[in-house]
Amino acid sequence: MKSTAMRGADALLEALKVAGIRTIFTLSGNHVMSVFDAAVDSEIELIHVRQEGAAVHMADAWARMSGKVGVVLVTGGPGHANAISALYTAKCGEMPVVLLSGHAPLRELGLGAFQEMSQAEMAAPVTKASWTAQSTATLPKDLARAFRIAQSGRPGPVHLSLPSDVLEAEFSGSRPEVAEFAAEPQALAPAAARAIVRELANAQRPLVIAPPLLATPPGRKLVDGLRQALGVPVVVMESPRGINDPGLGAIAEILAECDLIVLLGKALDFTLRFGKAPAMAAQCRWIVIDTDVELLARAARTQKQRLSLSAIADARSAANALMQAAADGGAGRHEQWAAEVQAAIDYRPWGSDAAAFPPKNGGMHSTAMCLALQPFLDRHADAIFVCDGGEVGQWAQAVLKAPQRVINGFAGAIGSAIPFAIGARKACPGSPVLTVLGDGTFGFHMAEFDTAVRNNLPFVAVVGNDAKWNAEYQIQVRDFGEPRALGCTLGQATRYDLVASALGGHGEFVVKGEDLPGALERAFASGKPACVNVLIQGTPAPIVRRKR
Ligand SMILES: Cc1ncc(C[n+]2csc(CCOP(=O)(O)OP(=O)(O)O)c2C)c(N)n1
Ligand SMILES: [Mg+2]
Repeated sequence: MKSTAMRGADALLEALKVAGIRTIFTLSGNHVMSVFDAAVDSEIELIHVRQEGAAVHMADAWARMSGKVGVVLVTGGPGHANAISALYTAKCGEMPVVLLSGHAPLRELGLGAFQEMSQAEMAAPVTKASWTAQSTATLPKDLARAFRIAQSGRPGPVHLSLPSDVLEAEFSGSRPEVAEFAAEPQALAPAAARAIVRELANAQRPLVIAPPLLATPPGRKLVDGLRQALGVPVVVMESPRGINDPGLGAIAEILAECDLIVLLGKALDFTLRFGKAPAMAAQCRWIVIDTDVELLARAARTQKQRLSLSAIADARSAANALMQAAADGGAGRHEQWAAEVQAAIDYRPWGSDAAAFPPKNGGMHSTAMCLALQPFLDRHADAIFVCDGGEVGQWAQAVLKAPQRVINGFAGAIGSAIPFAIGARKACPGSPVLTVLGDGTFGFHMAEFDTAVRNNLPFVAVVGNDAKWNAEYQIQVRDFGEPRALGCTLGQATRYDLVASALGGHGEFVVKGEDLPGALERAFASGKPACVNVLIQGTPAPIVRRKR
């Protein structure tokens, strides 16, 4: 039976449409069924997943690839709690995600309501803002505010709890304008931009470090423009391995030599060894641009007189202001230094000959496995490479060159790869999506093969199957010795490929390396969500250094 009055739930979807949203990643539940009902009469599509955390990861990857805000709708209490951990990945990845969680009705709070929980408090540490809607009349305004906060400054997730009585009551409030949803830029003052351009020009070995939000497709374009305009190297950091990110080759050697580092919205934290020697030159000076005044204060405290300038601005606005200032004159040329930096980033000790990495103990070497995937990425200029953590993930990030990359980022949380692949495919329906993940990681969200099948969102997941949680096994061997390695083994040659086919996807099991290229082709040609399950040796992740 269709309700005639406009409810809070209808007003919410109407507001989402004003914000340009046509897709919501969701898992149903009592508290949000009015929103499902409202969706029947809207043009908004619901992608119904199998676990709430997966919905957050999908929205996160969708946001990375679409440039819009990813929207998630889950139920209250345990549904909300399931979504929480995945918000941390979006927060560290600096992605605008709005989590809408159903909530016990306001009129029952404090009376022992079904699934009553302190939801806003739970989400607070992993979001930029987190609150509970208090009235139907202001619901669309709450949503606009959530969108604005998610996109402004350093973007990130925002949580809004939706009490069921607020959703179900009749709406008669005001409707926000499109502009109210948009980001509020924080510009870099022209004088500061000029001063930074001058300092860069005067430095011998300067480097600009950009944050994860600039690892998106438009972000990479901005970074390229900035590199050109400033005539200095600009590097995007997004890996929890920080200066040891194998995807950045021998960058650690460069960082140790810089005399000026400009942090363009990149936090000075563990990824940069807190800015300390010997990872950084003892005399290296810093310029810090950030929207977070606490980060500016922290840099001033830790770097003291080595902090030569700090400014409040968001990374995108600051990049544009720096390009403008450089165009007005004063940018230096650091061609030789830029070439040195690029050579370090491109450096890989292993070359491209897979024969140098023969199989052992019945499994491929991770390098050989990844080298066999590269030709596919080379043939597809629009391919998206998605990668998760673990040792095999580090190999894939080090070896594979892809037009677009989505990784789990500074959060260092494993498990996002499969939902990331689905979210990326939803945002880019024509692009082939290749994901590489470990056998341990595969277990977190393998049920999402079902979501991908139901929604016709094909991708290929290559599972490096070493029958281990190898990253942790390697720590045990290194720190405690092999005889004390405990509890980090997984089933031998487990058939993860059969999981994919059981759920309606396509499965390939690769025991011999020479069978991998054919299996990969068949997996993509199937047009289905596919798992290529490859037996590998379980090699420690690479740390790239050149012999000097
Ligand atoms: C959510 C979460 N849980 C646990 C960890 C710790 N962790 C990091 S890598 C890893 C092992 C991953 O195993 P697998 O996916 O098989 O990759 P492998 O290291 O074996 O190549 C674990 C347990 C983490 N980073 N994130
Ligand atoms: Mg493993």
